[in-house]
Amino acid sequence: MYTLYFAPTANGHKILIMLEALGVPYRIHRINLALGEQHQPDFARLTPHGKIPLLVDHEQALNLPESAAILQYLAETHSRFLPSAGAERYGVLHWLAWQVSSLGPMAGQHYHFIHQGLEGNQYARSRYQDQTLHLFNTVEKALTGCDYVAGAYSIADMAIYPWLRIHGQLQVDIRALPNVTGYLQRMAARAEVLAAYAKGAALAAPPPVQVQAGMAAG
Ligand SMILES: N[C@@H](CCC(=O)N[C@@H](CS)C(=O)NCC(=O)O)C(=O)O
Repeated sequence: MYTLYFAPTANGHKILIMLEALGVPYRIHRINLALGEQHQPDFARLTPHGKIPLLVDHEQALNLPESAAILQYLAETHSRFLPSAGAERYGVLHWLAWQVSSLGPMAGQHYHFIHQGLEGNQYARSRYQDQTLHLFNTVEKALTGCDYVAGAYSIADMAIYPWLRIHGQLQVDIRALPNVTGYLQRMAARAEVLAAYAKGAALAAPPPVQVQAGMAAG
């Protein structure tokens, strides 16, 4: 049995996709980042970094943060979505490393400056925008003649797709990126992706307002 400490972000959805693809039993522990629950002592005990996702494997008494490590752990534990050796294995690991070292940080900072940053910082804004566009173009080239980034569908796709999916929020126009557009459609149609985003959306929804008899909801 696994517990996934989760928030409905790109990094959180990576692991939900994997758990759904594996079809293994798991619980979700929602961490409300807006309320600062990632800094609460109970969560800080599991990871000093204070970020989701984090996976607990109860049978192994293992607390594992960092999405790439979690994806690799689950892939190796269940022998799925990561070839066991050779060029195919390192093709997947290369794209997984690329996602967590390049696409995530650059697109993450770009998102921050668009949606959360203070006015100004034009150099930083342009820098992260250029880097994000370059990374989308990198995927565009990688997908020439193939359906998935490392050939066969793998944990690299589970890591990359959630970041490409938010192209609208990243203000990336994908109309000139036909391979990325096709990839987004292909990934979005997969059963585990549909299931993961349905669960994520349900957890993102605000709790129903409790209205007592005789009181108006304000
Ligand atoms: N390198 C980490 C990044 C994790 C990360 O940035 N998580 C964000 C949500 S997507 C978070 O927990 N942010 C809370 C905070 O920074 O306080 C991974 O790949 O798992």
